[in-house]
Amino acid sequence: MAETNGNGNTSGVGQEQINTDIITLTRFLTEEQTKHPEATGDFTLLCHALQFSFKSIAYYIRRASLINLMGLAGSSNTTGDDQKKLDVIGNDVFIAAMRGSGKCRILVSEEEEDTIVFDEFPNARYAIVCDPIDGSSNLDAGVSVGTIFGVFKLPDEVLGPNKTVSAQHLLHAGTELVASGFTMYGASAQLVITMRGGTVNGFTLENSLGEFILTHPNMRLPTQRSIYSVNEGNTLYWPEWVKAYFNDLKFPASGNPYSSRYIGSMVADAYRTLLYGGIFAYPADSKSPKGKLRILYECAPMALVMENAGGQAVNSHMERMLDVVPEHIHDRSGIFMGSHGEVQKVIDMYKKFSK
Ligand code: AHM
Ligand code: MG
Repeated sequence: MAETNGNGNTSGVGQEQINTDIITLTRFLTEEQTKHPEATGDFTLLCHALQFSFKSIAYYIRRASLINLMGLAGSSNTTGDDQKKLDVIGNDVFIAAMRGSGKCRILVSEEEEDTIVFDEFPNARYAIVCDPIDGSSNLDAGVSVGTIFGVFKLPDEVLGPNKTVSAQHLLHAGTELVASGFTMYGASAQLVITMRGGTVNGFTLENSLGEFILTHPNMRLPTQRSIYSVNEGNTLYWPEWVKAYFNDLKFPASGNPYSSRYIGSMVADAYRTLLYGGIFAYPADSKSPKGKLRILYECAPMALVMENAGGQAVNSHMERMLDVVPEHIHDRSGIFMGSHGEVQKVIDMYKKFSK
């Protein structure tokens, strides 16, 4: 007979230990909302729409892999003519979900040159920034890709009909983000989400239930770990201090050299860094003087996750990544992020060369 423990969990059904009191993302969001009596529920509704877009993108990625591998009917992967590219699908899914939420007034997507404004919802108080499928150049090789997102709250004065909302309302420092996170579409979909001043929580998509389950509560970055993640093919273009920094990791005066891990898909590299610690870097260099990654929807959302997990994130001038204000919506930056102690070594090397 099944036994019930004090938490209402039932164990011992058959041979399996089954936890019947799981925390889904929906439950988590509802519980978070009750902690804020002033909350209107709009943010929770927005998160439900975000959640739906992640589930849909995860589904299309799984399905596309099958279609590519098995040539399932309905696809045209021999010619590629009428098969929509996954990054286009991801973008369309994301935009439709945000519009459908009725809570998003303006959206920036890496796939869209201009902002998308939902004038049909003049009272929607949120602005969303996203890279719907980051790392999409890796898709054909079955490498994990992901969606990165950030949420800003619009000021009261732009709410209501006849008010104009534009890119200017989005060109803020990451410190203004009310929430951010990413979903990695791998063997399973992993969602990492954080709110301003809050903890970082990781959820795993359970496909049979169709629910994101809280599997990594209160994620904390190890303060140090000898792993570095960078595209070393760019060494030729790096400034001298960046070369010196990575050289120190490989040829340390004392101790063991660092391990190198680079997937080339930021969400996957960031997720590993979050779990194991270490450093992820995409420095500005002579080929990309401003850096490669985008401030608004790649660097800032990741920086909030890293900081809230106890890590650090800085740009190539050692400014706190979350303090950087983009000049335009697709502005780029160099970035160093990860374990607090590892990023500190970057800052120290930069200072040494600036003397
Ligand atoms: P994308 O937004 O065009 O996919 O580019 C971003 C990706 C990141 O996921 C990854 O960290 C980086 O580009 C890899 O760049 P590189 O191939 O130069 O190493
Ligand atoms: Mg990207």
